[in-house]
Amino acid sequence: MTRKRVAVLISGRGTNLQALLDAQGPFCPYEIVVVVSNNAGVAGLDRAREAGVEAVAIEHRAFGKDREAFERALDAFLRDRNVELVALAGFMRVLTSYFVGAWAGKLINIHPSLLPSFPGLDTYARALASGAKLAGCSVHWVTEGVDTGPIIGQAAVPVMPGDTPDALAARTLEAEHLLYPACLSLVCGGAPLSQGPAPILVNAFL
Ligand code: 4DW
Ligand code: GAR
Repeated sequence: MTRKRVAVLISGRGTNLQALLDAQGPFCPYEIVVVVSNNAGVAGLDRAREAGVEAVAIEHRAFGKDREAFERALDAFLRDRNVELVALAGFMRVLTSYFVGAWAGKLINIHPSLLPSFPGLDTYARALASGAKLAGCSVHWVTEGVDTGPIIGQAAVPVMPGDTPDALAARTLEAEHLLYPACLSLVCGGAPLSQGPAPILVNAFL
């Protein structure tokens, strides 16, 4: 099996990166070939090195306010490594149309809510305040908008009586760690997930 060459972009602790690394095995249709962080010295880079994967910091701060210059450097690096698909995992820089266009159809993200509910930050407190009894996470294609691209898969978690944002975050994170490898595998395996924009529910708990 030829495995898709995947880059994971992170900004911090990298627990989703860890889940993607841990899911690699003989039947896994992806290979994480490099991990890039926009912040140096974060735990996620150590996780990559621990797994024997190249880990690099390309710091956005080095490029001042010029987002596109940062993205050009990132793009050139990924192309040099022959990357075929980019997975954002807690990557906290908004990507401009330059990068999103260059990687259209090859760029995915995980978000800690059941999109289209609660895009942006503070998703757990907002989910609790809404009174919803179901929360969860989504893996989606990245488009120019923030948290708006077509949904690849979602996993639901219950809201419990007396929940706090931290408790809901911890429950959601466990679901993320199941959902992201499932969705990345489906996308890298080809049909049917990569063939259209229709939302497809991945039941990560089966
Ligand atoms: C996301 C959205 C906004 C910010 C950070 C993360 C979610 C995922 C994502 C990352 N990059 C993206 C997406 C996306 O869905 N769509 C696109 N690019 N096009 C955010 O507002 N970040 C700010 C900085 C935060 C920081 O450095 O701490 C920012 O100014 O970029
Ligand atoms: C995860 O909960 C992920 O869904 C969230 O950041 C966390 C990263 O944790 N992403 C977003 O909020 C994107 N809008 P990790 O570094 O431990 O994977």
